[in-house]
Amino acid sequence: METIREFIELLERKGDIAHVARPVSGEGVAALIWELNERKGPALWCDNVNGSRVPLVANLFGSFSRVALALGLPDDAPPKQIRNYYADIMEDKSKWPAPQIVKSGPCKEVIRTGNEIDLFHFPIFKWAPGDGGPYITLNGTVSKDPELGRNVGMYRVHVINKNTTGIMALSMQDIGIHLARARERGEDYLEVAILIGMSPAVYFASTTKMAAVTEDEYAFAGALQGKPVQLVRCETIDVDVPADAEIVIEGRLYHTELLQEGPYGEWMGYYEESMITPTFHVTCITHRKDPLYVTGSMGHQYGEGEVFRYLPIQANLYNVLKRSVIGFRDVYLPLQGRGYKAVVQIKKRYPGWGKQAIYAAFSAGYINSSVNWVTIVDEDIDLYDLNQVYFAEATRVDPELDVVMLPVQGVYPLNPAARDRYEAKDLGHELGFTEFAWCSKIGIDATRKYRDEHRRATPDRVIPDRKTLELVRKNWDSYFKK
Ligand SMILES: Cc1cc2nc3c(=O)[nH]c(=O)nc-3n(C[C@H](O)[C@H](O)[C@H](O)COP(=O)(O)O)c2cc1C
Ligand SMILES: [Mn+2]
Repeated sequence: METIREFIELLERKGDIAHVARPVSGEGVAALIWELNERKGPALWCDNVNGSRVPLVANLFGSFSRVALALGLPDDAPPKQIRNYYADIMEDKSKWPAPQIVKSGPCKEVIRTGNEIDLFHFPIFKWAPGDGGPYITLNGTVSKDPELGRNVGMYRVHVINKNTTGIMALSMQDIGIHLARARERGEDYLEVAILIGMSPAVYFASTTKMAAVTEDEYAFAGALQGKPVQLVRCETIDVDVPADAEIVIEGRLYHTELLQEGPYGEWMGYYEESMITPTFHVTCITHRKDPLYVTGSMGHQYGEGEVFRYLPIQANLYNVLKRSVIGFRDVYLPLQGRGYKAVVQIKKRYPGWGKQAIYAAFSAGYINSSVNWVTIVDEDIDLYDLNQVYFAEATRVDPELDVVMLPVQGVYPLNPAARDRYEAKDLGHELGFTEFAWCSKIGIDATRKYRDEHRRATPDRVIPDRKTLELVRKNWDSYFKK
């Protein structure tokens, strides 16, 4: 699947995309997607949003079956299979094909500069009533650094007027690192391209935290789609973008000019306070003759903001923790935990390994920056079944002995449970405007306990005689009167 159009055609064939029959407003789109997520329904296509002539396509990655299809897997692949597939491709860098530079491509069919630049040509709108303004969502954002190379990341874009936006370039993210380094070089801005409607693989790559800032998301995307990504040079900046993208917004991101963006209704289902971000000035927009505005909404537990975010984080964590947690078996971030809760499964071989696993888990980048709560379970607990995790927490934890509290620390700023937000103006931090939140962390050792863990051992579980149970299951119907 090399283009978003091929993916949309596949969904058409599967009947997994609904076409809206009449004009709708931005609020209408937001409500329609919310209801589709409630019903675990299809993707959405709207021909007329707020009077824009550019069709809007959304919720493309808003279900596990569509995520599987977008990766070329069967639509009933279980989450663990999708995760393993993804994690393996992330690991095997020898199979990442370098992107190819081509002369031109469909994204150049229309080129708008100067007075022709108008972001509201596209159906860009305010999603939730409490949002600070219209947002471009589900975009890839490309920048580059002379030494670190290129980066593609997905960062929220608050549209201020027809040619100005904010980009949430947090210093924790790769674009923030690029911007801080531009500042150190004495440059006022970073050249940045915002992509809309790229191939599914480039979408996935732009939400994936690579193992290092130097790793090229385009090369990883090439491996995901089984074919090198084809790139064209931008018109007004020295940045390369996918030739098949629907829309490319070129411009300059100024750290010397800050704006207050947000609030914004975020993936975890809460509004997040407004943030100070650098200002992006658009220098050119290129797009297809008949572009599709691909976007997505945040906030619903079964929505794109969750389902889509989820896979790369799980794959990254799996790869990191299998190296750092001794006895590691698996890791799972239940959707219900909205990214703030992780369950890690281990094979425990001596007293204390549960605690050790807590500390090792908190050393992983994502867990350290974003997860508030880690629970450790044994192999007899299916960590994909929250009923079983709950059972382990309820029956294997003596709180005084098995709960570890880590003191408050600076974490990723979007965290509804955090006690405070902090604008890092006086931290001597490179950019001087990035925010952090302050939050403590909890680790729960819900593994079975040995006698030598200062208590009586966790009792054996009640299970009927195994052979008899198998027999009963096999001959089930024969036991009952007809
Ligand atoms: C729908 C969606 C929206 C996102 N929005 C943001 C955002 O506004 N700011 C941010 O820092 N990360 C956001 N992320 C997470 C980043 O895309 C992710 O951390 C990615 O790894 C960033 O790229 P980088 O690692 O190259 O910096 C979003 C992810 C998804 C799936
Ligand atoms: Mn990156």
